[in-house]
Amino acid sequence: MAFILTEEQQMMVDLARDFARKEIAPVSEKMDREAKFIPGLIEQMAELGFMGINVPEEYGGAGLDEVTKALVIEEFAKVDASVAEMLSVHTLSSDIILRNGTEEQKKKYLAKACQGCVGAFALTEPNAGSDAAAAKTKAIADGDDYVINGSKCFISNMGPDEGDYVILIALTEPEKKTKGMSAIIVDRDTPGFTVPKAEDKMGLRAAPVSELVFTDCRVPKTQLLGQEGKGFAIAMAGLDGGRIGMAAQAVGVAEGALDAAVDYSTQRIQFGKPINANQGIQWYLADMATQTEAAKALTLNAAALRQAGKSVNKEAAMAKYFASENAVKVAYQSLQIHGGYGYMKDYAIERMYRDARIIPLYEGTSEIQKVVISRAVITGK
Ligand code: COS
Repeated sequence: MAFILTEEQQMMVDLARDFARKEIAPVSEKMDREAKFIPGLIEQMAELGFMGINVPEEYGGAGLDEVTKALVIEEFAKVDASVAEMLSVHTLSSDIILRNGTEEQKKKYLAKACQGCVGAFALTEPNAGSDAAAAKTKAIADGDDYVINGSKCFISNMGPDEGDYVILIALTEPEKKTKGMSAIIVDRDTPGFTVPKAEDKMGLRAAPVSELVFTDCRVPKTQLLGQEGKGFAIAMAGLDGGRIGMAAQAVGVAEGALDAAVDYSTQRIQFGKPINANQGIQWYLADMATQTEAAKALTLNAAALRQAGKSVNKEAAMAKYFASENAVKVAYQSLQIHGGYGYMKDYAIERMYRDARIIPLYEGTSEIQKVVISRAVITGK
C-alpha cells in the first residue's frame, strides 16, 4: 500500500526530519545521559507546530491527519525515541480532549497543548497494568467538585518538574467497576496532586515517567471529560490511537537502528573488506529492512483507517505488536553487526537498543495486543 502525501503533509514530515537531524540528534546522547530534555526543546517543537500537530487550526494547531502524525513521530524516533514518546503521549492526550471535551475544555487545553504545555494520560496503577479495569483511584463527587484519592504509576510525560495536565481515569462510582470510571482533566498545580519522583529507567531516559499521588485532591466537576461512567471506554478508544503512535515510534527506532547498521557495516573493515560484503551481514540487513517496511505498512494502514473514522481496535493492536517486536529485533541485530563497539556508549545503537526494549511493554504489552487481536479475529468484529 503506497501513501502518497499531499504537499502540506510532505512539508511537515520534511520539517520533522530536518529538525530531528539538526536539533535533536546532536543532543540525544546528552539528554540520555542527563535523563532530561534540553531546555527549550519542547518550546521549539511547539513553535514549529509539532506539539499541536493533531489539533485543528481553530484551536491553534496544525490540523494535520493521523498519517502525518505517525510519520512525524517516526522521524523523531529515528534519532531519539524519548522525544517521539513524549510527542506520542502528548498527542494522545490532545486527541482524547478533542474527541470528548466540551468547547471550553478544547479552547483551554488544546490551545495550551499547541503552545508547549505537555499533556499526559493516567490509567495504570500498581495493581492495574494489563488489567486496566482493576484500577482503584477514586474521584468521589462532593458538591460541585470531585475529591480524588489514590495513585497512578508509570505515567509518561510527568516528572517532578515536567507535565502540565493529565487525563486521569478514576472511579466516580466504585461499585459499578468499569462502568463507574470517568475521565477527568487534572491540572498539575492542583493542591493534593503530587509527583514525588521520576523513575530511573533502562531506556527512554530523557522522557520522564512517574508515580502520581492524589490526596484529597479537589477538582471542579467542569473538569469531567465526556459523560460520567464513560471513562473506561474513553481510555480504551484513546489507546487505540495511542498504540498507532507507539507503533510509529517503533518503526522509527527500527529505521534508526538499520541506518546505524548500514553505516557501520560499510565502514568496518575486517578480513580486508567492509563487513557488509559478507552475505551473512547482507541477509541480516535484508531481513531488518523488509520487516521494518512491513511494520510501517501496518502502522500507516491503522493511521489511515482511524483518520477515516473507522474502528482500529484490531489494526492498531496489530501495528503496535508487530512494530514493537520488530524494533527490539532490529536493534538487537544492529548491535550484533556493530560487534563489541555497539556495547559502548560511543555508538548510538547502545541507546537505541535500550530504548527499543520498552515498546513491547507499554500502552499494552505484546501479550495484551494479542488478546485484542484474537478477540477481534474470533468475533469477526
Ligand atoms: N473502544 C471503546 N470501548 C472499548 C474498547 C475500545 N477500544 N475496548 C473496550 N471497550 C469497552 C467495551 O466495549 C466494554 O464496554 P461494555 O461493558 O459497555 O461492553 C468495556 O470497555 C470493557 O471492555 P472489556 O470487557 O473488553 O474489558 P477487559 O477488562 O476485558 O479489558 C483489555 C480489555 C485487556 C483489552 C484492556 O484492559 C487493556 O487494553 N489492557 C491494557 C491496558 C493498557 O494498554 N495499559 C497501558 C497503559 S496506558 S497509561
